[in-house]
Amino acid sequence: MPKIVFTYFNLRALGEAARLLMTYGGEEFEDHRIDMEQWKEIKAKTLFGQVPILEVDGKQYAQSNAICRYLGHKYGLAGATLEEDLIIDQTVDFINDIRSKAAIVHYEPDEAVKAKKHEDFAKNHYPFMLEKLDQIIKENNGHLALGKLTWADFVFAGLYLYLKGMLQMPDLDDKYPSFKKLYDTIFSFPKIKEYVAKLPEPLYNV
Ligand SMILES: N[C@@H](CCC(=O)N[C@@H](CS)C(=O)NCC(=O)O)C(=O)O
Repeated sequence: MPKIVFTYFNLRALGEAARLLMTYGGEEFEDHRIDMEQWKEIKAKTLFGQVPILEVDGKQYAQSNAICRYLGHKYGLAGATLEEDLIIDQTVDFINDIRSKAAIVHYEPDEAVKAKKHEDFAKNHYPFMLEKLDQIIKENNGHLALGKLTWADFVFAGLYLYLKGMLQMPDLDDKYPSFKKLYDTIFSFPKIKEYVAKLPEPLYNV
């Protein structure tokens, strides 16, 4: 059996989907959660100076969505054709577009600029993007692609709480019940419930 080590911060953000996928897939992996001090020591040794990092028998792999795509194929959560894979990929890229948009606001250091950007995005960008996402989930039986469970659903569920915080929308569950339902679908799998029950505290959710 290969030795698998997954390195990320003790957060539910970009690294969470891979942890959820490996848990769902019954993979034995070391869930290596690092703090900022440890990160300073290892950053230069990582492929792109970023986490998450997946190590399989000592070889490093990076980029959260590439890792999730790999795990999706490994656990039978990918498409059956190139075109089906393209549909999954396009949806994951769209989720990433929403995350990137919200991150522009979330990580803006100037409070006045941040408020202005939030006002603009909340009026001119988020509604269109979130309605599209809602429509996609409704058209796919409560999933993001192919009308069934795929690795894209794990990407969304892993990011959901982080996204909700970055969008500054505490009422997101009520506005788009399809989102919360998909999140609950993933977090209702017995292995994932067991994993969540054992998570170390504090766990940053925003
Ligand atoms: N495109 C990369 C982005 C990774 C990324 O932004 N990682 C952040 C944490 S979420 C990081 O490593 N930050 C620490 C640093 O850049 O020094 C991915 O999806 O894996």
